Amino acid sequence: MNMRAIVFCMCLMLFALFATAGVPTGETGFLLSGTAQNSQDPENPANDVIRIDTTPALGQCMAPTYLNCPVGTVSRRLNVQIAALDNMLEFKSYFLNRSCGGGSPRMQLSVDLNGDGVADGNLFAYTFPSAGCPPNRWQYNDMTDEAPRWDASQLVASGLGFPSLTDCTNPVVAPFCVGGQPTFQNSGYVPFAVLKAVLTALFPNHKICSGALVDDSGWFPAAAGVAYYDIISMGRATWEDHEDTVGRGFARGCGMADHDDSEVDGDKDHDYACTPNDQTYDQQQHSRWNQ
Ligand SMILES: [Ca+2]
Ligand SMILES: [Ca+2]
Ligand SMILES: [Ca+2]
Ligand SMILES: [Ca+2]
Repeated sequence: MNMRAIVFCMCLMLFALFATAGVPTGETGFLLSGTAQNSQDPENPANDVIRIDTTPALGQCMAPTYLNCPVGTVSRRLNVQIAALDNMLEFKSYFLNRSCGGGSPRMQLSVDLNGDGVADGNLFAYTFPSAGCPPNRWQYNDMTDEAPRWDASQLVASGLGFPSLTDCTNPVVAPFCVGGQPTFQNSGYVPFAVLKAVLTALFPNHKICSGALVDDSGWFPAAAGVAYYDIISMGRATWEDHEDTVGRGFARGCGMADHDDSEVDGDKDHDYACTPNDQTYDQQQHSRWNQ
């Protein structure tokens, strides 16, 4: 090999090195499951969006795409600690001749509390206030703002020492209380800042395995039907056009293989696993929404 060829090769290697280094870490794409699919903004066909229909078509919920299941999710692997998600969990929603409710839509984080590579439960963030959503207009949802929208009940129930977030006698929760009372409570739901403080202080080895936007409350009449979603930020990636959809299935993270699109029997919170949490979740949603 002559000198010019060697220099050329070295340039190529350097280029490859810098090209690789230019891809930000943690930027994995988004997976769609159930009835979630690439679509267009109903008001502007130039805008790519995701469409979810929570109304099942009988007998059509089947392989290979499960496109008529009465649930849709948009998920990606995260593998970060909670503090790395501050200001990075948000989405826009548009409800076509329908509203919201019944726990949908929500952002759902799969959490490994003790860092053993096994998820211990989900955190749920709901749109707020929960008095329904206006139809046929885009609205923006910031899940790490000051509103009490986060439900940590599955982590409390995990038996791994996650405290009640409305217990003002707990020294980690106390800074968020005034006069011994929580200032933030909404049916036991709390703002993101409380979760961030508790997870960071009490579970230094925790991991947020994956995140998902879930719309699955077709059983609640006001939330049944078609919704559109766009500008979905989960950590260091944002879904804004069809290129951000990298496949079908459900992202798991924490070293677990992504799940495919197939339904899991008894999976009520739609994290593609059936655990004792599912029955509890289902009962709580139905009693909260009185259906
Ligand atoms: Ca674990
Ligand atoms: Ca993007
Ligand atoms: Ca878009
Ligand atoms: Ca489940």
